[in-house]
Amino acid sequence: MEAISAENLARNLNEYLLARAAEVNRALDSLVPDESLPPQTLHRAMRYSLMAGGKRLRPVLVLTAGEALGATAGDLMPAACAVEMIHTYSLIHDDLPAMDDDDLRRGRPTCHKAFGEAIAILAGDALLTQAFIVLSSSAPAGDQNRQVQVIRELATAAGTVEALIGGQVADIEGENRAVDAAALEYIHRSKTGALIKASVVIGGIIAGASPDQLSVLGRYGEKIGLAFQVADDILDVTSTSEAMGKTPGKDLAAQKATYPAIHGLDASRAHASELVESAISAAGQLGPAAYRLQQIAKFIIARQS
Ligand code: GRG
Repeated sequence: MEAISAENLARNLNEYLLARAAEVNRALDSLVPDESLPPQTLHRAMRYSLMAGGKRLRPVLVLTAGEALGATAGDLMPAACAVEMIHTYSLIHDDLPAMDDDDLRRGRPTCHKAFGEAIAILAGDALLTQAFIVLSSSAPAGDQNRQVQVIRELATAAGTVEALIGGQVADIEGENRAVDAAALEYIHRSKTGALIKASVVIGGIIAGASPDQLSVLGRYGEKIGLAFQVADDILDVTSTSEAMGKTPGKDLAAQKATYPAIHGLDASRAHASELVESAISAAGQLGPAAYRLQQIAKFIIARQS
């Protein structure tokens, strides 16, 4: 059999990610209110940030994890879109002057730069709310028990305890202070890791995964979630705004604790690789159908944006 080169594998994954992102974009378009509906400005702002591109990594993880365990894209898509809505809300709020104060996101002016602060705050609130409207509107595979589990999983990941909002608070409170390695890992696992892990686990819940399978998915999700943020810290030092579509060097300027700042670039790269290897080995326990999850784990640290 002809060996598949690393280059072909990368091209193959790239095509997969682009195709899945396009599916997600079509579904998102149908799941947020149209701009012609009042309040038009708010709906325009929601769509401006949501439809601005982005890798769609989290929704693709919902789809890929769920399909690896036998769920259909149709059953997975509403939850995949709900995760992306919450992710986008967090980006809009993170960019506000009261938080990270950024001008550029997904290659265009941030929501508050385009629509003003009040509308940006409300667009974020509205995307968070819309996520739960979507999740509560249909039960995946007609199973209300799974539906409630998905809602709980996503709400918990977006919440305060070792989750999105809690991690953001710790991040803000850590600015200009000495943050040690353990505190930094807590911030990364909460602010970034929780939603990525939840994306993977939600795919499993919708597929009706067994408790063992869910714990394997959770381990995979935890490892790639942390690796994703370590890679983001590295890109903040090494990338350009053209490549990233946001302002690099911000962490350094804000004197934020990051992996490179605490551990150095080489050790950070090595740690990210170890995390990805553990994720690949965890996904291996799910059998050959999990090969896309393994490829995505590699992409997490190979990406340039
Ligand atoms: C405001 C509650 C609240 C939380 C904000 C997401 C977040 C927490 C802050 C954004 C700042 C940041 C760098 C967070 C780390 C997570 C991260 C790298 C987000 C960007 O995710 P990507 O790269 O973005 O997946 P795209 O645009 O591709 O979706």
